[in-house]
Parts: sequence; structure tokens; C-alpha cells
Amino acid sequence: TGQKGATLWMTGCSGAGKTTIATALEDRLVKQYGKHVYRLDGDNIRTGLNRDLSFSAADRAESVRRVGEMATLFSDAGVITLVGLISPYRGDRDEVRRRHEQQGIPFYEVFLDVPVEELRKRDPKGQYARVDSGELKHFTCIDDPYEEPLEPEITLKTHELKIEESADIMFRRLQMDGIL
Ligand code: GGZ
Repeated sequence: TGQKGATLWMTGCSGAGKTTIATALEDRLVKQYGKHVYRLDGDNIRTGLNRDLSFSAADRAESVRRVGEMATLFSDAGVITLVGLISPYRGDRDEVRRRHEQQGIPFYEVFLDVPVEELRKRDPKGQYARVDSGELKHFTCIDDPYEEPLEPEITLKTHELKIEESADIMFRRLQMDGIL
């Protein structure tokens, strides 16, 4: 009967394009296909649900856990849930995957695979410059760990693709799997 839900979990360094590509896919799903979509973004959730959490490893794990639980709820309700969270630790992401599998909810780990030199060049918010000047410390992918996914369902080298092409790869995967 109703729409099938799924979680697309986009992981990668700051500036890799998580928000941009999720927004492009959301636009397409909503405007062209009338789908029910919800976007959960680390940086805005950090001002609300996760406002008590820092960037320590333990707090990042808790952030991933909470957003993961929220994603299962949305997706279980039939929504296509687009998550954009750096989520740097493999074990934390694997746990989110396990929670989805437990409940029979489709889960896609989407790795935004962009070389750090490229991120430094982009630096849309000047974060990497602040890291270099020593103003910002423990920044993921520079002086804080990022554990790359070993078997992501989807890998997007966003520096080699147009925004629409990245969105399209996710779109076609959902179509192929009968979610759209
Ligand atoms: C990484 C940080 C940090 C540190 C602040 N490390 O690109 P932004 O700047 O505007 O958005 C990023 C956001 C990352 O939040 P997440 O919740 O996605 O991260 S995690 O999953 O690791 O908890 C970044 C900003 O917060 N930011 N300090 N030290 N990113």
C-alpha cells in the first residue's frame, strides 16, 4: 500500500557534500515524484536534539546513535530518510546498520569519498583554514580520525561528479531496489 521507507546514511569529511547532495536528491524526490522525504543533518541537529553533545569520540557516538534511532523511526513510517553526518567511527555506523537490519528497514551507507586536498581547496566555511591556523582543533579528517567505510553500498567521489550525478546514483539505486 503506502510508500516504502529507507535510510540513506551519508558519511564523510566536512565539506564533502553531504548536505548539498542530500538536498539535491530531496528536491528531485519531492518535486518530481511527490515522495515523502526527510533530511537529518548533523550540523542542524546539533543545535536541537544534540545540543548537549560535543565533538569527543563518546559524544559523536551518542550523536550517531540518536540520529540512527530517529532514522529507523522515520524510515519505518515510510519516509525516505537522508542522513548527513560525518559519523567518523566505523563501529558506530555498523551499529546503526545493525539496528536497521534488526527491524527489516533498508539501509544504505553512502561514502562521500573526497581527498583532503580537495576539501582544503573547497573550504566553503573556512574551517580548514581555521584548523591550519591552530584556531580549530580535533577537526575530523585532519587531526581527528575518520574511519572510511569498508563496504559502503554506495561510494560517491563528489569531486569527479556533478551534484546532480551524485544524486542520480542514489536515486537509481533506490529505483533498482524497488523502493521508488
Ligand atoms: C568535525 C566539526 C568539528 C570537529 C565543529 N570535527 O562542515 P561544518 O563544520 O559546518 O559541519 C560540521 C559539523 C559536523 O557535525 P557532525 O554531527 O556531522 O559530526 S560527527 O558526526 O562527527 O559528530 C563541522 C562542525 O560540525 N564541526 N567542530 N572538531 N566537525
